[in-house]
Amino acid sequence: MAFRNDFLWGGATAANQIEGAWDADGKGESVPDHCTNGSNTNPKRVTVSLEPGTLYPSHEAVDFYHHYEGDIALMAEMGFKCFRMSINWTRIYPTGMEEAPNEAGLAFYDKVFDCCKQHGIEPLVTISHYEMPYALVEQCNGWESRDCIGYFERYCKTIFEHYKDKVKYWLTFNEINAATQRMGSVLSTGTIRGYTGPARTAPDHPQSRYQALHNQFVASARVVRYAHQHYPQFKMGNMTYFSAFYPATCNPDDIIACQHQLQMMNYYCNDVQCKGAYPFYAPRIWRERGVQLQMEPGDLEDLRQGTVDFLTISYYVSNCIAKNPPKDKLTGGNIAGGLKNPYLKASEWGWQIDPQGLRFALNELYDRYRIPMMVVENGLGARDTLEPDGSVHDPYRIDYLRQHIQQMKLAVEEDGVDLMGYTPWGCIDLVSASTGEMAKRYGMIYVSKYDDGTGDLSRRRKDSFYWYQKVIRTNGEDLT
Ligand code: BGP
Repeated sequence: MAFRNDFLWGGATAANQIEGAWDADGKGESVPDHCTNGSNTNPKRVTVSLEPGTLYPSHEAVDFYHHYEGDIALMAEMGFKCFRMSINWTRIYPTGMEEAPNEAGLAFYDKVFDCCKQHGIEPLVTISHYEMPYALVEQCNGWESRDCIGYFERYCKTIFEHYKDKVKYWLTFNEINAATQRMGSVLSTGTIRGYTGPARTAPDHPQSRYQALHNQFVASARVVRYAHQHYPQFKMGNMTYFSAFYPATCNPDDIIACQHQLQMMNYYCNDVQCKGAYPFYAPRIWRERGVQLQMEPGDLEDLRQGTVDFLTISYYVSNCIAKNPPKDKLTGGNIAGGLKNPYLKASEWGWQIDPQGLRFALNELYDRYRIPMMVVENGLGARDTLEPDGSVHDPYRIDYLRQHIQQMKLAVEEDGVDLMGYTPWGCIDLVSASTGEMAKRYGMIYVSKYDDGTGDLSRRRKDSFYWYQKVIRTNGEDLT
């Protein structure tokens, strides 16, 4: 068999995109709670105050908060061994700054973890998945301030102690490398104090973003070290998205441009979190962007001591890179886009589909870091049609997943990558992070919830549900 016997098959979600109940039981407002809905053509906005009459999709999302038992039972029916989910920081510390945690928030995740356990499902918990407290944006411009390091440490210490017997696998920050891109300031670093406007084009301050990222590195390293010292049973991971980048031509100018892009987006953060030090090329990245990092004594030592046990990635797309990219050939992508690749097709959202890019990613990263890896996000965002009889036929999604699993298999069987598991994104339909819409669906479980806020929230099994069930049952041997 290609995949190990204890391979962690499952699915992935994030609290703000699935839970809803945004102000229930003492929960505070997070950044996504200030993000409106949108679409590919109508960009989602972030607003300082909540506008009456505007739809904020995280407020109800697909109401996992009140449906978690049924949802986890469906995941168990598919055969899940693992469920990647995140804890919403604002359920535990509503503003991020309280001295004591919100007990009702802690109690909710107790119930979720207990339910997973009853079904023999191992939780894989992202501690911060694009949902920092909005109060910290107002207070200190988010992660630009070192104060967030201490607030985050307090949050982590609380959840480590509280869930120490229920959770073994932890990821510190979702797609921490989002902060290398403009979009990261809304999604990840919260460096948007006072800003109302489209999320994608929030004013860009590389100085703030890179400083915020440094502060996140220090925070991550400190809590990883703390976990290792106090909870030796924990496995601590990082999480970055991997965009496969290929030179647009064999012109050496394009080769160098592509290498620089790979370094900044795919290796800069992994080098810090897996090797414990900034890479040698980091000063060039800072120089090119006019960034002057403020570090305190002890930061570099923290980074050195806080390296992770395993490396996880999201993988969706590949793009081509040229030194002078023609504007009319650009296409989108998960956090970053690039040039169109004539050999690839793209989804309706312009994300180019490239299964072999996943094999490339796994080889590149394993070669560089030599620690166990896991693919914790991958999938196809597509429109689905709910048939009158309640079925959803999604062969396009099955094809996408099949081809990516085939490439993971080659990476393991032929190339020798140490792969722990696979949790495709949005195993249940949820709100899109980039556009704030429901129409871009990833799930194997369909949820009756639509972009105008309507829908009865009922759940249906898609064709991909039964297909993935068979894949898990045969440990990836039967992909037909
Ligand atoms: C990743 C995020 C997820 C998720 C996914 C799909 O970047 O970690 O939160 O949403 O991409 O992206 P989207 O929802 O924009 O289609």
